[in-house]
Amino acid sequence: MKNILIIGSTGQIGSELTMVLRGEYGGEHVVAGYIPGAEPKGELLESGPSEICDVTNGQAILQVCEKYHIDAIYNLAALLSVVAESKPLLAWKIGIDGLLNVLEVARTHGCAVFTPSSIGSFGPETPRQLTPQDTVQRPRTIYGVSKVTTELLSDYYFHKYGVDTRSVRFPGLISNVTLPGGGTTDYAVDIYYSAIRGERFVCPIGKGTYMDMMYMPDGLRAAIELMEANPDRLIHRNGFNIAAMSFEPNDIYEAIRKYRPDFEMTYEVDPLKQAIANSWPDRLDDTCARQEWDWAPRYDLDGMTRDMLEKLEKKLHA
Ligand code: AKB
Repeated sequence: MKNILIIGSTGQIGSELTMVLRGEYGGEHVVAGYIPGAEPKGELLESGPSEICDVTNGQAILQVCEKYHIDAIYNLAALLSVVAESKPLLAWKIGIDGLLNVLEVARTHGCAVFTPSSIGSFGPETPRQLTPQDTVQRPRTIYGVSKVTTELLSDYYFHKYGVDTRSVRFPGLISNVTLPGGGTTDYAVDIYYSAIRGERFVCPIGKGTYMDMMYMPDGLRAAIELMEANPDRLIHRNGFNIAAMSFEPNDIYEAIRKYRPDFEMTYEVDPLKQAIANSWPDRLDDTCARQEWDWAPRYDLDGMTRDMLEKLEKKLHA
């Protein structure tokens, strides 16, 4: 990767990934693509070039790639699982029509492409414990359907045209920088904000519901390490299971209470979020990622909790 375009650079992953890549590759080599209404601000705006780059407009993507001699695209435009259920056509337009635009530009312009998949690409028939890399993928959400399609289309462009496509199946990503918005796993971010604000947290996911989660620094490292990995070692491409921790609401509550003993949580289960969570695995097996590109997480629940509380304390009480 020499010149990189991030589509969706102001979103939950993009806002942090752009800054990490600029640190590694130089600010002028990483273009922050955004849509009107979601302009980059502050450090993101000042540390490198930015361009309007709507994933639904293939011509705009091509123009940015030509102007900056782009050779790698991180395609991060997507609606998260809960919001996608209320706008399935838009979810498809952004996730799949948008991906096709990116893949076509990549094919004609010679770019590598990273497009995130998710634990949401699995469904109720998938083995829940230590979910294998290659297994049943019959999701019941439009988010999951579009993620499976993402994986298949990306593989197709690799096998048919040699486009260097790669992806990971992200767990719920937990970050203290940009809020997610519209995901099933968002509760695991919101709970830290409540703890720092001294509020009681009302959990929308039921006790005993396990899901894979990951601290954002590990998620960013995964996206970069996979794109930098030696292609000769890759047996899989789209998308790799990656895992760091699996917990249920009471586990994260207790992890926070270790440092905030007065913190309180009650449950008010959201039926849509719960139904989606129930259809996802409890814990993925990430052996293939470990073997093919040396993936290894650095944060467990306690390490993430200490860091989240420290960073949010500074951010919210500054
Ligand atoms: C969501 O909850 O929709 C996402 C995901 C796990 O893909 N965070």
